[in-house]
Amino acid sequence: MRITGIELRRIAMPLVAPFRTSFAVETARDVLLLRVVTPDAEGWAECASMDEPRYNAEYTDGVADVLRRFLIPALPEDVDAYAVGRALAPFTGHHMAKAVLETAVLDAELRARGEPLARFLGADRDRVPCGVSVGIMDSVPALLDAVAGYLAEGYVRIKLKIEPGWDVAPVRAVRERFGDDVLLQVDANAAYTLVDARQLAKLDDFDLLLIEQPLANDDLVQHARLARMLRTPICLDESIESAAGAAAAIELGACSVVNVKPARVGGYLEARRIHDLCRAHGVPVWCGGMLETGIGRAANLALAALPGFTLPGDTSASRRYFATDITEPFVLDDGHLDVPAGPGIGVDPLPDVLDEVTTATEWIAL
Ligand code: OSB
Ligand code: MG
Repeated sequence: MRITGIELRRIAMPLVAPFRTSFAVETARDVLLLRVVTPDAEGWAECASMDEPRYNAEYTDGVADVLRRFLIPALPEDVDAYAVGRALAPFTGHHMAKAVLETAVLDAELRARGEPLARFLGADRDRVPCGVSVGIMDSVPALLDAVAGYLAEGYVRIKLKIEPGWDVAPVRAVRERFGDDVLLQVDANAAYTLVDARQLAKLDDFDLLLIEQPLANDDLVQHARLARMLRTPICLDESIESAAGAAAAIELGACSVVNVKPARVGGYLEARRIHDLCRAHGVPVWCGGMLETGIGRAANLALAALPGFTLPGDTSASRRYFATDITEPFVLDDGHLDVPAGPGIGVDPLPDVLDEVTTATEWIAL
């Protein structure tokens, strides 16, 4: 496949409510979209990076820079998604930048041959159960209202963002109000250290599915130590940047569940390798999210339909994030979202909405 050119497009997407984590408060997403143009088809992908390098080292202006300066110029003339991976391998890091480029190429390739991403990846379902990630709130009553609303909408699993000072009390309050049957988990985004082990062990009383990324991104050994001190399973997000890293984490006992975010690991091909590895080890995986628009969500739903994704993911409906999505909105049905069935990621941006939210475009001819 020959690429004619690549469009970098920035869009401004206000969130329906501020989303507070242990590392930042997001009120809007400044999203980078890629459109890969070939003679046969166009491919779309959404970059998951945030404005600032807090979740991980990447940030959106940096992604755009590395794409135009190094990654796009390194593409071979005859390209497919695997060739993108090989061409970008000499550059270290920058997984989110690599992921958006590989995914846009993969989408163009699959659209050109009429194959849905879900089928290409090996999905065995046409709908997936969905969880929702609930930010840190100003008060426990405000949190309970938010959780009540999400449960009423049908979400099958609740994830509470936690940080020191907002952990046991909100978890206890949610359990007391909504009962022991709610699938419940927490995500610390690396806000704790091993000194907090006693406090984190208090969460063992609440029958959580897992605790996600309690400790620093680069600390597998301490996660393994913590895992031996807790009954609650440890799930890693930020720490897992590749299949090799996932293998190391499993071998060390640093986690017993993995949050797979294709962007964090460099794309859907590496995400599938992590899925395959975890499945072979009996380690459950689930699909994480980065507050994506419909473009990123569509691709994540295809991945979440693979057989090893045995826990509900953070693949929530469009309205959980945006008043108006840039694709036809993803709507929850009995706690599930449909996996797009069309070629490639199976959705297209709505041209009028896209124009409305676009803040900049840049065309790179190849
Ligand atoms: O840690 O999973 C995370 C959002 C942005 C950055 C990191 C994370 C999150 C979420 C929200 O938890 C997931 C979503 O609903 O997209
Ligand atoms: Mg997380």
